[in-house]
Amino acid sequence: MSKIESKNIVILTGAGISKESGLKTFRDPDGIWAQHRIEDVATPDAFKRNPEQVQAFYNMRRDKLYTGNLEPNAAHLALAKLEQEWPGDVFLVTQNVDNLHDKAGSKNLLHMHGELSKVKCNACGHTVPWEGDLSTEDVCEACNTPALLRPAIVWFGEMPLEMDRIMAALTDCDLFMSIGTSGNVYPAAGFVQEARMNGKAHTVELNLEPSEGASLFHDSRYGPATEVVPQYVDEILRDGWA
Ligand code: BJW
Repeated sequence: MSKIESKNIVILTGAGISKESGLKTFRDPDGIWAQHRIEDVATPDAFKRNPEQVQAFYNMRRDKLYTGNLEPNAAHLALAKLEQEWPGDVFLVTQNVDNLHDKAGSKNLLHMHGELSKVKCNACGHTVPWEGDLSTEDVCEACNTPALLRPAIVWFGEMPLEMDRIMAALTDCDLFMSIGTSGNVYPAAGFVQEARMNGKAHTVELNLEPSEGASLFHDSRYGPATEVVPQYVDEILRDGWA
């Protein structure tokens, strides 16, 4: 490809990009799912059965977001720079519920699995920013229903957000980058195949190690996100991709 053409880029990020900012991944040996069972904290049934336990899990993680001195790292910053400097569209789809891409300055950003910094009413859908702890006593400001406010997080069995917008972008992208995700969770794990089906997309995986779907990508760079992401961003801003 010639240098800096106006081509469209879609980027998918996962927990690995935030690891070097001090957040745990899910499936690494020291990850979140090594300490908590998915069926206890990350399903609609868990919330029905034991809302206090689910609230406590997300209160702990929300507290870390606001009091843990978390800052975006060189990989988050490189993606914000890519969006600013690339002449075509750069659409960043993150599975992460943290706010590090936002803090880094990415604007065309979608949190497909929701956000820790918001809560949603299970009765009317009203969603509001939320910084402190959430309890089963809290009442929705829109419909006044008690006990139904929940973290604005997409749990297993629920539909990720704005799938139509994501699928449209994959259908039209020229470069698909997957960063710091293990490729275990669908539909995100299938985005590389969606991009490839458009017949023009170059696909690249940037991760600490090969993911579940590593063989589906045209190209790959393995190493810590803070190293491989800034290097790859500089490379495509200078030379485009093969
Ligand atoms: C580094 C690094 C460093 C480390 N630098 N890299 C059977 C078959 C197929 C599908 C299903 C099935 N049964 C059920 C399903 C569907 C289900 C699913 O996929 N289940 C699988 C487990 C099989 N999916 C769903 O239910 C989703 N909804 C859905 O499918 O709706 C129906 C639908 C139909 C049609 C179209 C569309 C939709 C919802 C999924 C919700 C996921 N929610 C979670 C938790 C909530 C958020 C929270 O609490 O924080 O989201 S699960 C968890 O996994 C979280 C993450 O976003 C998600 C992905 O994890 P991620 O980011 O990949 O993290 P890890 O830990 O897995 O990987 C980290 C990677 O980083 C590793 O590779 C490391 O090596 C690397 N790394 N350090 C670079 N320094």
